[in-house]
Amino acid sequence: MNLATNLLDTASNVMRSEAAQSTWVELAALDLIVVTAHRSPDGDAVGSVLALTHHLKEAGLNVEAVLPDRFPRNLAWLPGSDSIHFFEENPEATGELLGRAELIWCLDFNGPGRTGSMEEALRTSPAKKWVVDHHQLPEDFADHLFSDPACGSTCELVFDLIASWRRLESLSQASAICMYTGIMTDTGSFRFSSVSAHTHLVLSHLVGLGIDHARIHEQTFDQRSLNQVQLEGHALSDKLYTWMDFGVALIVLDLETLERFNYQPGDTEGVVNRALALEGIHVAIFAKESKGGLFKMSFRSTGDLSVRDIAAEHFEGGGHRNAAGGIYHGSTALSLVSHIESQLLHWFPRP
Ligand SMILES: [Mn+2]
Repeated sequence: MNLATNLLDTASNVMRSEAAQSTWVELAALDLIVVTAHRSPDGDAVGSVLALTHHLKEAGLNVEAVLPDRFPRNLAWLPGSDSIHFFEENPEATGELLGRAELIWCLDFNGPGRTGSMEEALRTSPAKKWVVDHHQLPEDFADHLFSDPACGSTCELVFDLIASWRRLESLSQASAICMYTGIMTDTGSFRFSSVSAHTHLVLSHLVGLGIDHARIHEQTFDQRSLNQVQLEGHALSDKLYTWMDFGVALIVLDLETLERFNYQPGDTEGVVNRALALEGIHVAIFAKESKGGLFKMSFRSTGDLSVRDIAAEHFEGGGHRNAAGGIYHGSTALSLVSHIESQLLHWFPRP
């Protein structure tokens, strides 16, 4: 059995298209290619940007990796992360790069608005935009749109793209490490329902290249600061509200609490999943005050209950069925607790 062919047989349909395959030959003629992702980049965003950047650079192309803003500390070990340009830290030079690019790969986001203050520079750049993404309802802003909301991560789609180019033999360890990390973080370490037999074939191929997968888990998840662990402990013991009749849990952290534990970006990553892991809880909500009176929210659910709809209709947000985000305007953490409590009957069917 030819493994490379078999991998492509089970790949996402969007990457088995003529359009995906033919992007490879177009790349050779370009003088400058930029690869970018969404604001507040997570493991899948950073992983996919670096994986594709590595692969194209190794093929001799002129490529720059750009992100709207910085990634969490636990991703700093990723190979190539020190070569990323951050738009918010240097808008002029990075904006110039976006303006000069002939092609911008837009990874892991479904609309220019997801790039924050970089949106204008992205929209006005004359570059072609090619999107690889797995979020619902992509906006119509791309010259090529490779979108598959059924796929668990953008990194898996980038792997499929490289497979469609028939270039898996050239996949480097650096690129493989970045892809493995993105698949791992976007699938809750390979446990979400979006994980497929194909996902495991992809992982098998990556591990087969000799990458140290145990070390990837360790570097990503087991390098937490004391403040971070203690903030999580405090959140679970003092800031957790549950409504067991409805299967709903809520954690709210205000600015004062965050400051007390010297909060750094990424420190509360995964706290929402601790609430979801409670027996009898099917919806977990995490809210963190980001500036006075503005709370950023994360929603998680299990099964058929869609938190995307709740986030979209009531919290100016959106996302996936079982994982969504939004915002809440309110003067105190307790006002959000009361708000959720008053809406339980309307939003959540009793399990
Ligand atoms: Mn993603």
